[in-house]
Amino acid sequence: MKPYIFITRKLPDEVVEGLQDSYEVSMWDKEEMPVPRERLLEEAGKADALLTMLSDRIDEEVLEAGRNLKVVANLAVGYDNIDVPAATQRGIAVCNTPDVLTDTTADLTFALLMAAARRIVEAADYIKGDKWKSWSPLLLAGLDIHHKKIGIVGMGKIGAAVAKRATGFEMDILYHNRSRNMEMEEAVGAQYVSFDELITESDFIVCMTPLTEQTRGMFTRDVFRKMKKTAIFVNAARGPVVDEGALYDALVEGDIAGAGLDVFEKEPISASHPLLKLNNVTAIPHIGSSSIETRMTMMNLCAYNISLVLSEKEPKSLVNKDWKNS
Ligand code: 8YV
Repeated sequence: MKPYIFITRKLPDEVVEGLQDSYEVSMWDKEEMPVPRERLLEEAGKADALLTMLSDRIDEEVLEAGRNLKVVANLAVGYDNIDVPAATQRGIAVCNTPDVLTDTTADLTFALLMAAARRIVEAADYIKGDKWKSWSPLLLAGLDIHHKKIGIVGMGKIGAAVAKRATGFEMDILYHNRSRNMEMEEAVGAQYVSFDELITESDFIVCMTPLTEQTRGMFTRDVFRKMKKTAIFVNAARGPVVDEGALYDALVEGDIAGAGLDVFEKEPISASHPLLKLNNVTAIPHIGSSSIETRMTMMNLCAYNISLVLSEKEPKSLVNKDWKNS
Protein backbone atom coordinates (compact mmCIF):
# COMPACT_ATOMS: atom_id res chain seq x y z
CA MET A 1 0.00 0.00 0.00
CA LYS A 2 1.26 3.47 -0.91
CA PRO A 3 1.72 6.05 1.86
CA TYR A 4 -1.23 8.46 2.06
CA ILE A 5 -1.03 12.25 1.77
CA PHE A 6 -3.94 14.53 2.59
CA ILE A 7 -3.84 18.09 1.18
CA THR A 8 -6.16 20.60 2.83
CA ARG A 9 -6.72 22.79 -0.24
CA LYS A 10 -6.99 22.20 -3.97
CA LEU A 11 -3.53 22.43 -5.53
CA PRO A 12 -2.73 22.57 -9.28
CA ASP A 13 -2.65 19.22 -11.10
CA GLU A 14 1.05 19.47 -11.89
CA VAL A 15 1.93 19.55 -8.17
CA VAL A 16 -0.40 16.69 -7.28
CA GLU A 17 0.55 14.55 -10.29
CA GLY A 18 4.17 14.66 -9.21
CA LEU A 19 3.16 12.92 -5.97
CA GLN A 20 0.69 10.41 -7.36
CA ASP A 21 3.27 7.93 -8.72
CA SER A 22 4.56 7.15 -5.27
CA TYR A 23 1.68 8.13 -2.99
CA GLU A 24 -2.03 7.95 -2.60
CA VAL A 25 -3.17 11.57 -2.54
CA SER A 26 -6.45 13.24 -1.73
CA MET A 27 -7.42 16.87 -1.41
CA TRP A 28 -10.07 19.07 0.13
CA ASP A 29 -11.25 20.78 -3.04
CA LYS A 30 -14.32 22.65 -1.78
CA GLU A 31 -14.67 26.44 -1.53
CA GLU A 32 -15.45 26.13 2.17
CA MET A 33 -12.46 26.80 4.37
CA PRO A 34 -10.87 25.55 6.45
CA VAL A 35 -11.48 21.81 6.06
CA PRO A 36 -14.29 20.93 8.51
CA ARG A 37 -12.76 19.83 11.77
CA GLU A 38 -14.28 16.34 11.69
CA ARG A 39 -12.91 15.67 8.23
CA LEU A 40 -9.48 16.97 9.23
CA LEU A 41 -9.40 14.64 12.24
CA GLU A 42 -10.56 11.72 10.12
CA GLU A 43 -7.91 12.40 7.46
CA ALA A 44 -5.18 12.90 10.06
CA GLY A 45 -6.10 9.47 11.41
CA LYS A 46 -5.31 7.90 8.00
CA ALA A 47 -2.49 10.08 6.70
CA ASP A 48 1.28 9.60 6.61
CA ALA A 49 1.62 13.25 5.63
CA LEU A 50 -0.50 16.39 5.73
CA LEU A 51 0.04 19.33 3.40
CA THR A 52 -1.58 22.20 5.26
CA MET A 53 -2.45 25.89 4.96
CA LEU A 54 -2.21 28.67 7.54
CA SER A 55 -5.97 28.47 7.98
CA ASP A 56 -5.76 24.88 9.33
CA ARG A 57 -5.46 24.54 13.10
CA ILE A 58 -3.02 21.67 13.55
CA ASP A 59 -3.23 21.31 17.31
CA GLU A 60 -2.58 18.49 19.75
CA GLU A 61 -5.93 16.82 18.94
CA VAL A 62 -5.11 16.57 15.22
CA LEU A 63 -1.57 15.38 15.89
CA GLU A 64 -2.81 12.82 18.41
CA ALA A 65 -5.32 11.55 15.84
CA GLY A 66 -2.43 11.15 13.38
CA ARG A 67 -1.32 7.67 14.42
CA ASN A 68 0.75 7.21 11.23
CA LEU A 69 1.55 10.86 10.70
CA LYS A 70 5.22 11.54 9.96
CA VAL A 71 5.20 15.03 8.50
CA VAL A 72 3.12 18.20 8.37
CA ALA A 73 4.24 20.48 5.53
CA ASN A 74 2.76 23.97 5.89
CA LEU A 75 2.38 26.14 2.78
CA ALA A 76 3.84 29.20 4.51
CA VAL A 77 7.00 30.40 6.19
CA GLY A 78 4.97 30.99 9.37
CA TYR A 79 3.70 28.06 11.42
CA ASP A 80 1.69 29.74 14.16
CA ASN A 81 -1.23 27.45 13.16
CA ILE A 82 0.72 24.35 14.26
CA ASP A 83 1.44 23.12 17.77
CA VAL A 84 5.12 22.45 17.06
CA PRO A 85 6.05 21.10 20.54
CA ALA A 86 3.15 18.61 20.32
CA ALA A 87 4.42 17.47 16.89
CA THR A 88 7.99 17.11 18.16
CA GLN A 89 6.79 15.09 21.13
CA ARG A 90 5.20 12.64 18.68
CA GLY A 91 8.18 12.48 16.32
CA ILE A 92 6.33 14.35 13.55
CA ALA A 93 8.39 16.64 11.31
CA VAL A 94 7.02 20.15 10.75
CA CYS A 95 8.15 21.78 7.50
CA ASN A 96 7.61 25.31 6.18
CA THR A 97 8.58 27.33 3.09
CA PRO A 98 11.25 29.86 4.12
CA ASP A 99 13.51 31.82 1.73
CA VAL A 100 11.57 31.09 -1.45
CA LEU A 101 8.94 33.73 -0.57
CA THR A 102 11.20 36.40 0.95
CA ASP A 103 11.51 38.74 -2.05
CA THR A 104 7.94 38.24 -3.24
CA THR A 105 6.56 39.14 0.18
CA ALA A 106 8.89 42.12 0.50
CA ASP A 107 7.78 43.35 -2.96
CA LEU A 108 4.14 43.15 -1.90
CA THR A 109 4.81 44.85 1.43
CA PHE A 110 6.47 47.74 -0.34
CA ALA A 111 3.65 47.89 -2.89
CA LEU A 112 1.17 48.11 -0.02
CA LEU A 113 3.17 50.89 1.62
CA MET A 114 3.26 52.79 -1.66
CA ALA A 115 -0.41 52.18 -2.41
CA ALA A 116 -1.42 53.45 1.03
CA ALA A 117 0.88 56.50 0.84
CA ARG A 118 -0.09 57.51 -2.70
CA ARG A 119 -3.76 56.47 -2.47
CA ILE A 120 -3.44 54.20 -5.49
CA VAL A 121 -6.58 52.12 -4.83
CA GLU A 122 -8.71 55.19 -4.12
CA ALA A 123 -7.38 56.80 -7.31
CA ALA A 124 -8.09 53.70 -9.39
CA ASP A 125 -11.65 53.54 -8.02
CA TYR A 126 -12.03 57.26 -8.77
CA ILE A 127 -11.17 56.93 -12.44
CA LYS A 128 -13.09 53.67 -12.96
CA GLY A 129 -16.05 55.21 -11.12
CA ASP A 130 -16.14 57.96 -13.77
CA LYS A 131 -15.39 60.72 -11.26
CA TRP A 132 -12.49 62.34 -13.16
CA LYS A 133 -14.25 65.39 -14.49
CA SER A 134 -12.03 68.15 -13.28
CA TRP A 135 -8.70 68.84 -11.60
CA SER A 136 -7.50 70.58 -8.46
CA PRO A 137 -3.94 70.90 -7.12
CA LEU A 138 -4.66 68.57 -4.24
CA LEU A 139 -6.68 66.01 -6.16
CA LEU A 140 -5.96 62.63 -4.52
CA ALA A 141 -2.78 64.02 -3.01
CA GLY A 142 -0.91 61.47 -0.97
CA LEU A 143 2.23 61.41 1.13
CA ASP A 144 5.82 61.24 -0.07
CA ILE A 145 7.79 58.06 0.46
CA HIS A 146 11.31 59.04 -0.61
CA HIS A 147 13.62 60.45 2.07
CA LYS A 148 11.12 59.55 4.82
CA LYS A 149 11.71 57.34 7.86
CA ILE A 150 10.63 53.72 7.74
CA GLY A 151 10.47 51.70 10.96
CA ILE A 152 10.46 47.94 10.55
CA VAL A 153 9.22 45.85 13.47
CA GLY A 154 10.60 42.32 13.06
CA MET A 155 13.87 42.18 11.19
CA GLY A 156 13.92 38.62 9.87
CA LYS A 157 14.65 37.79 6.26
CA ILE A 158 11.51 39.49 4.93
CA GLY A 159 12.06 42.56 7.11
CA ALA A 160 15.61 42.82 5.78
CA ALA A 161 14.35 42.50 2.20
CA VAL A 162 11.87 45.34 2.86
CA ALA A 163 14.76 47.44 4.27
CA LYS A 164 16.76 46.77 1.11
CA ARG A 165 13.91 48.07 -1.01
CA ALA A 166 13.65 51.19 1.21
CA THR A 167 17.25 52.11 0.32
CA GLY A 168 16.12 52.61 -3.28
CA PHE A 169 13.84 55.38 -1.99
CA GLU A 170 16.70 56.83 0.08
CA MET A 171 14.71 56.32 3.27
CA ASP A 172 16.13 56.39 6.79
CA ILE A 173 15.69 52.90 8.17
CA LEU A 174 14.92 52.14 11.81
CA TYR A 175 14.21 48.67 13.09
CA HIS A 176 13.26 46.81 16.21
CA ASN A 177 13.81 43.10 16.73
CA ARG A 178 14.46 40.52 19.45
CA SER A 179 18.14 40.68 18.51
CA ARG A 180 20.32 42.98 16.46
CA ASN A 181 21.20 42.03 12.90
CA MET A 182 24.63 43.65 12.41
CA GLU A 183 25.10 42.32 8.89
CA MET A 184 21.83 43.89 7.78
CA GLU A 185 22.60 47.14 9.65
CA GLU A 186 25.79 47.45 7.65
CA ALA A 187 24.27 46.39 4.35
CA VAL A 188 21.41 48.92 4.35
CA GLY A 189 22.48 51.42 7.01
CA ALA A 190 19.60 50.53 9.33
CA GLN A 191 19.56 51.72 12.91
CA TYR A 192 18.44 49.54 15.82
CA VAL A 193 16.05 51.41 18.15
CA SER A 194 13.60 50.63 20.96
CA PHE A 195 10.00 49.85 19.99
CA ASP A 196 8.97 53.18 21.55
CA GLU A 197 11.47 55.17 19.53
CA LEU A 198 10.48 53.35 16.35
CA ILE A 199 6.77 54.06 16.68
CA THR A 200 7.24 57.71 17.64
CA GLU A 201 9.89 58.57 15.02
CA SER A 202 8.79 56.68 11.91
CA ASP A 203 6.72 57.96 9.01
CA PHE A 204 5.97 54.39 7.93
CA ILE A 205 5.67 51.65 10.54
CA VAL A 206 5.94 48.25 8.90
CA CYS A 207 5.02 45.18 10.92
CA MET A 208 6.94 42.08 9.81
CA THR A 209 7.01 40.15 13.06
CA PRO A 210 5.85 36.55 13.46
CA LEU A 211 2.87 35.87 15.71
CA THR A 212 4.04 34.66 19.11
CA GLU A 213 2.75 35.03 22.64
CA GLN A 214 5.07 38.08 22.93
CA THR A 215 3.85 39.81 19.77
CA ARG A 216 0.11 39.03 20.02
CA GLY A 217 -1.80 42.31 20.39
CA MET A 218 1.36 44.43 20.57
CA PHE A 219 -0.14 47.28 18.49
CA THR A 220 -2.56 48.75 21.02
CA ARG A 221 -4.42 52.07 21.01
CA ASP A 222 -1.66 53.49 23.18
CA VAL A 223 0.91 52.49 20.57
CA PHE A 224 -1.08 54.12 17.75
CA ARG A 225 -1.51 57.29 19.87
CA LYS A 226 2.27 57.60 20.12
CA MET A 227 2.72 57.49 16.33
CA LYS A 228 2.93 60.63 14.19
CA LYS A 229 -0.46 61.87 12.97
CA THR A 230 0.93 61.60 9.45
CA ALA A 231 2.17 58.03 9.96
CA ILE A 232 1.11 55.08 7.83
CA PHE A 233 0.91 51.66 9.44
CA VAL A 234 1.55 48.62 7.23
CA ASN A 235 0.89 45.06 8.34
CA ALA A 236 1.97 42.20 6.06
CA ALA A 237 2.78 39.81 8.90
CA ARG A 238 -0.08 38.51 11.04
CA GLY A 239 -3.42 40.10 11.92
CA PRO A 240 -3.50 39.19 15.63
CA VAL A 241 -0.34 41.23 16.25
CA VAL A 242 -2.70 44.22 16.05
CA ASP A 243 -5.68 45.10 18.22
CA GLU A 244 -8.02 45.72 15.27
CA GLY A 245 -10.52 47.75 17.30
CA ALA A 246 -7.69 50.03 18.42
CA LEU A 247 -6.46 50.42 14.84
CA TYR A 248 -9.96 51.33 13.70
CA ASP A 249 -10.30 53.99 16.40
CA ALA A 250 -6.82 55.33 15.64
CA LEU A 251 -7.71 55.71 11.95
CA VAL A 252 -11.09 57.30 12.61
CA GLU A 253 -9.86 59.68 15.26
CA GLY A 254 -6.77 60.74 13.31
CA ASP A 255 -4.04 59.26 15.54
CA ILE A 256 -2.44 58.10 12.27
CA ALA A 257 -3.01 58.97 8.60
CA GLY A 258 -3.61 55.56 7.09
CA ALA A 259 -2.99 51.85 7.00
CA GLY A 260 -2.03 49.22 4.44
CA LEU A 261 -3.24 45.80 5.53
CA ASP A 262 -2.58 42.38 4.00
CA VAL A 263 -3.58 40.45 7.12
CA PHE A 264 -6.46 40.49 9.60
CA GLU A 265 -7.31 39.14 13.02
CA LYS A 266 -9.70 36.53 11.63
CA GLU A 267 -9.39 35.66 7.95
CA PRO A 268 -11.16 35.78 5.57
CA ILE A 269 -12.98 39.02 6.40
CA SER A 270 -16.21 40.16 4.74
CA ALA A 271 -16.96 43.49 3.06
CA SER A 272 -18.88 44.53 6.18
CA HIS A 273 -15.65 44.60 8.22
CA PRO A 274 -15.39 48.10 9.80
CA LEU A 275 -11.83 48.66 8.53
CA LEU A 276 -12.99 48.22 4.93
CA LYS A 277 -15.36 51.18 5.33
CA LEU A 278 -12.46 53.60 5.81
CA ASN A 279 -10.97 55.54 2.88
CA ASN A 280 -7.60 55.65 4.61
CA VAL A 281 -7.31 51.85 4.64
CA THR A 282 -5.78 49.98 1.73
CA ALA A 283 -6.72 46.34 2.23
CA ILE A 284 -5.76 43.19 0.35
CA PRO A 285 -6.57 39.54 1.13
CA HIS A 286 -3.34 38.04 2.57
CA ILE A 287 -1.47 37.78 -0.73
CA GLY A 288 2.07 38.56 0.47
CA SER A 289 3.67 35.53 -1.15
CA SER A 290 1.16 35.26 -3.96
CA SER A 291 3.04 35.49 -7.22
CA ILE A 292 2.57 32.57 -9.58
CA GLU A 293 6.28 31.76 -9.51
CA THR A 294 6.57 31.84 -5.73
CA ARG A 295 3.36 29.98 -4.94
CA MET A 296 4.36 27.21 -7.41
CA THR A 297 7.80 27.02 -5.75
CA MET A 298 6.20 26.90 -2.27
CA MET A 299 3.84 24.08 -3.27
CA ASN A 300 6.64 22.09 -4.86
CA LEU A 301 8.80 22.63 -1.78
CA CYS A 302 6.02 21.25 0.44
CA ALA A 303 5.68 18.21 -1.82
CA TYR A 304 9.47 17.73 -1.86
CA ASN A 305 9.69 17.96 1.94
CA ILE A 306 6.96 15.34 2.27
CA SER A 307 8.68 12.97 -0.15
CA LEU A 308 11.99 13.40 1.70
CA VAL A 309 10.49 12.59 5.10
CA LEU A 310 8.50 9.65 3.73
CA SER A 311 11.70 8.21 2.27
CA GLU A 312 13.43 8.72 5.62
CA LYS A 313 15.62 11.57 4.46
CA GLU A 314 16.17 14.95 6.07
CA PRO A 315 13.62 17.50 4.75
CA LYS A 316 14.89 20.65 3.08
CA SER A 317 13.15 23.11 5.39
CA LEU A 318 12.44 21.78 8.85
CA VAL A 319 10.98 23.78 11.74
CA ASN A 320 11.52 21.30 14.59
CA LYS A 321 15.17 20.22 14.27
CA ASP A 322 14.70 17.90 17.26
CA TRP A 323 11.74 15.94 15.87
CA LYS A 324 13.62 12.65 15.70
CA ASN A 325 14.99 12.79 19.24
CA SER A 326 11.67 12.64 21.02
C1 8YV B 1 1.20 32.24 3.28
C2 8YV B 1 2.34 33.69 4.87
O1 8YV B 1 2.07 31.40 2.67
O2 8YV B 1 4.23 32.38 4.51
C3 8YV B 1 3.50 32.91 5.34
O3 8YV B 1 3.69 32.80 6.57
O4 8YV B 1 1.73 34.39 5.59
C4 8YV B 1 1.90 33.57 3.45
O5 8YV B 1 2.96 33.65 2.60
C5 8YV B 1 -0.03 32.32 2.51
O6 8YV B 1 -0.90 33.14 3.14
C6 8YV B 1 -0.65 30.96 2.31
O7 8YV B 1 -1.04 30.36 3.53
